[in-house]
Amino acid sequence: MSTQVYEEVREALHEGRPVVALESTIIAHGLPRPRNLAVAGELEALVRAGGAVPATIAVIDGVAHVGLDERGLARIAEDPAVRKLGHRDLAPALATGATGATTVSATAWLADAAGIRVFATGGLGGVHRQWTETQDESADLRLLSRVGVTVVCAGVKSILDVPATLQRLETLGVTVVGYGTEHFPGFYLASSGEPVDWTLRTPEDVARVIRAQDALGGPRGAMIVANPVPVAEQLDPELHDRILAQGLAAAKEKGITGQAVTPFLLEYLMVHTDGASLEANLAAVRGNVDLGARIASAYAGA
Ligand code: PSU
Ligand code: MN
Repeated sequence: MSTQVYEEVREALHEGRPVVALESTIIAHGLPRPRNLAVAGELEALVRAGGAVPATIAVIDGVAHVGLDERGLARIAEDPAVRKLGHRDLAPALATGATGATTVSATAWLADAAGIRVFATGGLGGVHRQWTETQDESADLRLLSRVGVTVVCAGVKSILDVPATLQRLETLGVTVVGYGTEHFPGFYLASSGEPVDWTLRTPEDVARVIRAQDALGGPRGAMIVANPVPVAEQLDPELHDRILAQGLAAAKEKGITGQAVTPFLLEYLMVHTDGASLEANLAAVRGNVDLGARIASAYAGA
């Protein structure tokens, strides 16, 4: 079999103990080296501090790993040849022996197949601005309509068209709840300004919804738990809007398309905010990973 579930993760799942899946694209393509490796370790430690077992997911030399050891984490963080794999890329990557970091779509797919119910990340992919011209929409959205995973995130990346993304999630039947907020978060910003229909306030509340999904049966689909970055740690909204507008113009001018768009814009923001966007991004991810561990623990404690 070309999927390998790390022993500690396998035992935890077998015994019904909490496990939190973590993606690797944010490590390989979303954060600068060498900070990315430190963050990978820090996120795993946060999951443990929250009482759960971390399972960072990636493909290494044609094997899908659910849970990585230190060598695996270092490979993903340090090897410049690591590809970016959406779920449609998994089969070719396995068959050709490729090495790649998994996006939200590929991570959620592999987590679901391994029986992991909670996944924490930064911000989801979604419908890009200028969608009517480029048709650029992340595969994250559709995949989330097909897996029974709870995804803790700070909304969708603010480089996207947020209202259009929320509309698509509604069409796809993906449950969206705000965590402690009536507004959908804005990734680097605590709020995108868009309302959410449901607000939950504790990990136990979220666990109850997962159990209700279990009891309902029927078509599977993810639940997005949208957890805002604390206001004190958000990016200055005025700076965000100004630099993002510049970044979008630069991407267009340089003809950046496809998989390269998201990493380009994240890096553009980082460079042109003197690292402030990186700090907000990390604050959001840390908060999500911590909450993911507490949700997984609450659900396992049923
Ligand atoms: N969130 C971050 N940094 C990232 C990403 C999300 O804080 O790098 C990644 C995720 O892996 C997500 C991907 O699935 O960006 C979306 O890329 P695209 O828009 O090309 O589908
Ligand atoms: Mn895309």
